[in-house]
Amino acid sequence: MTDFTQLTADTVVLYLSSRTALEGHIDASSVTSVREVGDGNLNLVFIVEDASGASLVLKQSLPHVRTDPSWPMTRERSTREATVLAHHVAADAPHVPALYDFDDVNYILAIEDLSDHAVWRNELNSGRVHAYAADDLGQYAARAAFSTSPVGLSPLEHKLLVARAINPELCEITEDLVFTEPYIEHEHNAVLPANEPDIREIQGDTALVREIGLAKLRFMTVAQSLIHGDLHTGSVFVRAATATAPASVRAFDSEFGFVGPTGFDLGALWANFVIAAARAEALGDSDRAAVILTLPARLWASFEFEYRALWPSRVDPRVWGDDVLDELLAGILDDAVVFAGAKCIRRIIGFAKASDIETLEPRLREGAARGVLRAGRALALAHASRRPVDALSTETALILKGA
Ligand code: SR1
Ligand code: MG
Repeated sequence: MTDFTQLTADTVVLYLSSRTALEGHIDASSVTSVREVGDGNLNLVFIVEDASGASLVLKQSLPHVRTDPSWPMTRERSTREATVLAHHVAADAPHVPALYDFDDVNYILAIEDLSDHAVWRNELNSGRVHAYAADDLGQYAARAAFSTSPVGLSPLEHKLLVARAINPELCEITEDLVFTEPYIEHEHNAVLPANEPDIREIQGDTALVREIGLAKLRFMTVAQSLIHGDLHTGSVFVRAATATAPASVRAFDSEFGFVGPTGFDLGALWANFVIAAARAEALGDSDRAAVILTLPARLWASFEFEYRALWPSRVDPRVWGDDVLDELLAGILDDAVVFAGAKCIRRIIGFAKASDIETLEPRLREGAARGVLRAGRALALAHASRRPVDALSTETALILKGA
């Protein structure tokens, strides 16, 4: 019997023929190509095609970080991703890949092949903004948030979901990489020598470290809704509208998901918009940076619109009136602001950097990195200020220009 504990291009066909759940999605007897395309930090990813043109993706977790085999990591993350994806398909199928199969013995997900889409970060890096994607992702975040929180589920269902989606190991990575390591001396931290003083500025800012510490506690304790958990622009596929097909936006790679603070996903996207804008500004394209900096407000407006539209169907209107909705949304935005700040800072100082900045030549990278750090700090310190999103982005634009 073939061992599928670590798939290779040679074992994929045999694997497909062993999975009855995949009949109808791919013809294992006529596979024409198998390509390993994983380029993230963690997993093996194969795209498989058959003679009829049907295709799918197999994603398998390794027992360690792909980019650092000495760093062990639970394979149960595949199970968590399958749980999140199944719930998000139910909440908003148009904005996630279809889930065809999950093999909990070999930790393999079979999902929709979205090769006709492009990774949003790569598109942004190439100067193509796809601004419509922020609207779609606001809708996705709202639908996922509403339907997996106590406003959309019975109290019993919500608590069962909290238990089913628990993701301690991957949450710990976020707690370390996003909320802790950038603020201490740590072997994961690395910047250009010219940015060393910028790190000291961040680590020496006691008001900032306090906000980050409080945000970390919220990340660890708020069980609001089933979030994606790692919703940066590298976790989003985009496909612009053509004469024959509508635009399409899909959030993928939800292995960091758990029932946590709703604002975390919004903050992650927001930070990556700041990072993309910093790249555009560094390359001298202020107009494009300005367009990118309209995305946080578009994301939030779309989230708020969709959430308000869903509110009449809340489970328990007896004490959850419209004033509660206003406060709930304000709290989610408060969280998004500080999480955006934390996510900006981690991508510059800590492990797992952003190609938007890393692929700039050092002369430009230095200023872009400084801009992202300062913009991130301003966002984190704006937590609970209840300033409008576009005012915060105006401030971000000024910071990026001055850095
Ligand atoms: C070891 S995993 C490093 C990072 O990659 C993922 O995309 C998450 O952001 C995580 O923090
Ligand atoms: Mg990922």
